[in-house]
Amino acid sequence: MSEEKPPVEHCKGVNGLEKVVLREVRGSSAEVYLYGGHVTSWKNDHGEELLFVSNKAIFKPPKAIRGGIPICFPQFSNLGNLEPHGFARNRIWSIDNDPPPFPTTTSNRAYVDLILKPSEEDFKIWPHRYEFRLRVILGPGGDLMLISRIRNTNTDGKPFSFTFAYHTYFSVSDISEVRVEGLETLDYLDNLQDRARFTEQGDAIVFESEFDKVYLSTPAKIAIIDHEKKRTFVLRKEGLPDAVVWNPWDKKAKAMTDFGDDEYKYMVCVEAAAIEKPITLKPGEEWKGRLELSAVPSSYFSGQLDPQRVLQG
Ligand code: TA6
Repeated sequence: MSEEKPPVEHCKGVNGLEKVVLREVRGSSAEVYLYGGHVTSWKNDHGEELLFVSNKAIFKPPKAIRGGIPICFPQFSNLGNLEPHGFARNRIWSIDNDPPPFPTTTSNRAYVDLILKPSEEDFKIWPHRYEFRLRVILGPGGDLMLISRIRNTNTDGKPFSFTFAYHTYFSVSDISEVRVEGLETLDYLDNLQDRARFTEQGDAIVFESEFDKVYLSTPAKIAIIDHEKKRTFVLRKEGLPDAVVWNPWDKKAKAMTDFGDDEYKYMVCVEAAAIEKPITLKPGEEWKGRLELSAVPSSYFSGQLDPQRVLQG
């Protein structure tokens, strides 16, 4: 009988980077690196990997890990004066041994609390003091939850504003067989057309070429249906009104050194985000952004599971 592994294990990962492994008794697991506060693995109780991480991902600061769930803070995209998608994913986080109590005490055992505070270097490029607490929870049914709490701890009375995204890379069997439900008829900014604003048509999103859109004021639930695997990812979010959908397709894939030329076929990013309206915090104020991911068997293709029902469920 292999010895029972603990629900939370601190160990070394790729290149000796520190990571925390979360395990549930039924066999599901997750991994989060202290580098970037970066979830790099989420497996179901059959040991199947549900997140995409590039085979060419570089697990070495300062390059962000290509895949999993990069944390984009304090900015999303390259429009600000910081590194594209901010610097939180390029920093070493710490274990938070003394988190302030969560309003809802979690009965889950498989969770870890991480914290990021600005270094003096960071303060030079983004002159604000904050505490960014991230709780990663693996639920008893194998669901994965990320709860971010960002507090303004400025002592100079200054508010600050930021944009944010959980830049989640889902593993899919074949991008041409993937549909995203829940974003129909919404307005979006098209990153491939200078962020011009359009309105989505009434059908589910499908993928036939490079796709990079920021959907605005989106519902709390979005479904990503992998037809071939008969699997639906359900993404639930709180405090995150927008959603980014991205696939680089072939040309952009070739241009990324930490991404395989044909890997675009096996991933899709659907990112719970706050982009259109930056979040502003006065000193002492705290923002919370929650993401919950689950993977359900979808008999969608046989018409039994109406994805709309998944969204209402
Ligand atoms: O989320 C979509 C996006 O903003 C794309 O425009 C592309 O830049 C992608 O993120 C990856 O960005 P990264 O900085 O991680 O290479």
